[in-house]
Amino acid sequence: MRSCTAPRAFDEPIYVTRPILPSLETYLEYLREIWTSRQLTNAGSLTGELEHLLGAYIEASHMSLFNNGTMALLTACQALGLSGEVITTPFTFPATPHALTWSRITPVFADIDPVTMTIDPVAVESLVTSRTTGILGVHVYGLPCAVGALQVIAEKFALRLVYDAAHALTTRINDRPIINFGDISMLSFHATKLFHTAEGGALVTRDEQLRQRIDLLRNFGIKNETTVLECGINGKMSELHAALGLCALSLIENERAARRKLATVYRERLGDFPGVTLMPMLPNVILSDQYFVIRIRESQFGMSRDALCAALKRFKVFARRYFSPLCTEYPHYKSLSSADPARLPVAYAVAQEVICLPFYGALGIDGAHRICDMIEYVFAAPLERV
Ligand code: T4K
Repeated sequence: MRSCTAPRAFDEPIYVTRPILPSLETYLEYLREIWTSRQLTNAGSLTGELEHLLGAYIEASHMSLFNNGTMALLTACQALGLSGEVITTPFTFPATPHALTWSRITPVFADIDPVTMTIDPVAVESLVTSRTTGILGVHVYGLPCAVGALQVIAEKFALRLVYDAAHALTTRINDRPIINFGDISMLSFHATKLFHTAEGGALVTRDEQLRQRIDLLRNFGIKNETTVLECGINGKMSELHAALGLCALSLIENERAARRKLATVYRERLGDFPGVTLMPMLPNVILSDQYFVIRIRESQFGMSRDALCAALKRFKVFARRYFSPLCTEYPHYKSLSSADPARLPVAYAVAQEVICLPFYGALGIDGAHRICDMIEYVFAAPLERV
């Protein structure tokens, strides 16, 4: 495990992720189609095709494409009539609680599970009040929330159950796609995601009527030329984005296979380091291959997560501390009683430890080995090497 010779830094910056891209010619084929039809947006044929093919690929019951994940989440709040308070996690991207706030809902933050880093059902139940209308869980890094326990709580208190599945497009639990749990799941197809449309997202639901309402809300509530049924919004995906999605869809299986090879390297090389905890492998769960996160316990590793991040930057490796700081540390949420750090001990501890390593097919196995060499090197003499 010890390495004394300084590894060579990468020539180019290595980021936490890079988007899969088709050849320009492939995308141009689609653009030609769009140029011919002049249908740029508003339910064009490519959006329809992507909705159909992607929906089938991820086995979504009903899927509606959106222009980004945040807009999709806002629409989910509206479609389900959420109001008052919604219980959610502080360990997520800002979009999660912001979607609630923009919907005039107060996010109530619950602590997370120490292993899955997803919302803790026991904490959730303890926070239900007469104002609570829903639960918004996040399958963070593609690790599934405790879907069974959360469903029981939702039914017990007649709450709506929404999942932010931005990282969990292909996560499966007991051979069922995670996106089909709860009332609605939100997906993000941002450029940083395994499958992307540059900007994009979706809502998935098992309820056909709810899907119809979502589709209406996504297009201003317009039913037809003379009838506007709902106060909707513009959440539509354009044909240019859908075209990119169709290209990306044909690349996703190769990308997943490449990422799994990287995960194997990280697991084999970093698993035995004292103070390093690998992203958990959970029974009956297939992960989404979205992120590869490790946790650094300073007392055993000999250096903090932040010091490791800084050391890696010197080798041009730009790993990321998703999701630190916690949402409860943002000025907008800090003063909420549920944001009190004393109520969120696990989330605060986890946020100090997480580091997302570069994880994308084009990094290559050699790239992953080089990053492991760098971690080994700084581990051997942490103080000198930061
Ligand atoms: N819920 C959760 C749990 C989420 O994680 C997100 C988004 C959402 C909801 C909201 O979904 P959207 O509304 O975004 O669809 C990025 C993404 O912007 C964001 O979509 C994502 N989560 C979040 C985890 O990551 P940043 O600020 O970290 O991105 P950025 O620009 O620093 O990109 C990271 C690295 O990726 C760069 O260093 C290089 C690489 N990159 C990035 C872009 C944008 C590329 O190679 N090409 C690119 O085009 O937020």
